[in-house]
Amino acid sequence: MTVLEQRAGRRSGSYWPAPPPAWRPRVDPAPLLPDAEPYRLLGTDAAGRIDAGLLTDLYAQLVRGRRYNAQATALTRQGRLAVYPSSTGQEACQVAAARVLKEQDWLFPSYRDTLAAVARGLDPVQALTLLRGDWHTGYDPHEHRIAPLCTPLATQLPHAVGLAHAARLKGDDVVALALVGDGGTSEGDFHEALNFAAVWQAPVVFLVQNNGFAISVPLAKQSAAPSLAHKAVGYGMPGRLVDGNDAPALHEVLGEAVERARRGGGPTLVEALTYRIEAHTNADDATRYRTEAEVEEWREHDPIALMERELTERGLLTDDFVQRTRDGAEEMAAALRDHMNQDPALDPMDLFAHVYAERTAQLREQEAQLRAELEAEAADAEKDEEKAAGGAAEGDTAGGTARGAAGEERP
Ligand SMILES: Cc1ncc(C[n+]2csc(CCOP(=O)(O)OP(=O)(O)O)c2C)c(N)n1
Ligand SMILES: [Mg+2]
Repeated sequence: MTVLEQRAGRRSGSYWPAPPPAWRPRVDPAPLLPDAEPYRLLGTDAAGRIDAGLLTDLYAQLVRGRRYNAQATALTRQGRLAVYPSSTGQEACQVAAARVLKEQDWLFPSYRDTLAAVARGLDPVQALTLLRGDWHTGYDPHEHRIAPLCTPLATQLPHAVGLAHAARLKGDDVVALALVGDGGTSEGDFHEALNFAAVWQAPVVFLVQNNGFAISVPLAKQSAAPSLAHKAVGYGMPGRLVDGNDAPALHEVLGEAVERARRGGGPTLVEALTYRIEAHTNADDATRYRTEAEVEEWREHDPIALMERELTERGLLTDDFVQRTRDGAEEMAAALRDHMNQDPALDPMDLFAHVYAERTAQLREQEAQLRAELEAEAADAEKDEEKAAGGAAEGDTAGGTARGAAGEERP
């Protein structure tokens, strides 16, 4: 007899004491379970109730977002941007995440979520500062209520929980929304963040963008969970599964989760099923671990194409609207190109300026080493310039030195 069978029924005819109350689950897990199918609005009968203004707004932001991704990727090829983890194919998640937040709320993005930061209102150039290779994040997180784009996986999650919990203790009306990838859910920080969030009932929403891969590792090789949304149940918070390419569905699910958190209802884990159409970054070759056929399947479920279908059915995709949307996106891309084509004036010594309040011995040593190298380089460059000034000038200099030396020997 298994433990579950033993728990389920008593043997007839014999006396069995009732189990202690603590033996039963403390919370009914059923309401926390995600739906069996990802929640969708586009392509369903419920799509008719989506507000027309919301549809057109979301569409315009998706088109702008796709253009931003394309432009940033092009800048990496031109050597103007060090690295860009594109969110092409994931724009619906990015745009919806930014849109459900109020001004006083906080966004905690990962390295793939530049677009969410831009959709929240951050200047498109500032948003790329870190990815350009600068030492700072390019914007004031407090001014925009956007934490720095986070490269160490999942470390933004405990930060989001801490901020949300602190805001609640202070009585501030603030919700934190943290973005993380499917791979990030295997990190210890994911566990710690969700556990604390649920125990404290912190006003925080976790959005997992499940794009199928952690670089080259497919989801099936790093998690055996029925879905990532199911993980929520183990922490005692609701899990929601949503079509990550359906912008209005995401807007609704995330909006509900954020408002629930705001009312003191505690955290929610939302898993959005989506796909990364581009390679992991410009430094990755995705053809080594996935097929073109798989990418093609997801292109058929493209977030922009889905919206265009709905807008067409409603007669909202007019030529004028499409043209205005495209023009706006082109304008943003042109401004981004112009800014990024200017060479920034960088001081290599800045590398050491903001690491610690008091520099460590190693840092001082490295600083001195770099300073010496830069000075030597500058001296070499000066010599080269002198040489380049001409052979005749070089002869004069040599003669002058010889004469000087000879003169010193004369007396
Ligand atoms: C703590 C930590 N470990 C490893 C890495 C290296 N790394 C960078 S991206 C990545 C894959 C992350 O995949 P996922 O969370 O699914 O996000 P995606 O890139 O798909 O958006 C890994 C392992 C890292 N940045 N941080
Ligand atoms: Mg991933």
